[in-house]
Amino acid sequence: MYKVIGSPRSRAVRIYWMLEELGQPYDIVPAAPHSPEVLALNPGGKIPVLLDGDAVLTDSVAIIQYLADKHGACTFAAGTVSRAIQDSFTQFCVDEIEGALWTAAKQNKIYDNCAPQMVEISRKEFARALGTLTKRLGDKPYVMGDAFTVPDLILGHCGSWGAMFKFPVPKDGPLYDYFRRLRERPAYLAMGKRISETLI
Ligand SMILES: N[C@@H](CCC(=O)N[C@@H](CS)C(=O)NCC(=O)O)C(=O)O
Repeated sequence: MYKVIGSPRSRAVRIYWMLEELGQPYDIVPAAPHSPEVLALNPGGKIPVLLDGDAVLTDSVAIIQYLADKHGACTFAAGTVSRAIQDSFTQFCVDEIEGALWTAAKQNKIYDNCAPQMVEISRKEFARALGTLTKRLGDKPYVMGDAFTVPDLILGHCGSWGAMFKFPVPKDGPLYDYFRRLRERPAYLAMGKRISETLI
């Protein structure tokens, strides 16, 4: 049984979502960053951490790609052109979209940063990246076409994160439909149910 260490108010939700997509059972340990149980596993104190037997895995993108590869779903095979294109979407999301969100998220006392102009710059970068995503997505249901893959999951998480930050997430049009399609996936809904049970 997989064990996901990390509170639902974090990138740990990406791991829950992927495990729901794969139909794999998992336990959640809703630990906070830098808690003793996290520091014992990840010297940087960051969440999420995945325990797979004796293996301790960190970094959400590496974890979900590992799970997709291991279970042979939500991904194209390594060493194929399709996988290179899929990975470029993953990289694009992490650099351009998550990067903007994470810069804004760190403008607070916990991180000893307080630069409101950085939040504004991040908001603009986020909007610019969504413009690029709109072009790259075109009229496809998912970024790689008909198949839901790893970058869609990361993009779906970042879309919800952006909405929570009141960043400019579209309210209609193809990108709105895309984010809604992701939120309506049975695995996403199952994840939401699991989170509400965890938070009780
Ligand atoms: N690249 C890592 C980033 C993980 C990360 O920064 N997680 C946040 C919570 S979402 C955290 O643990 N923050 C504590 C810190 O930055 O020290 C991943 O994708 O898992």
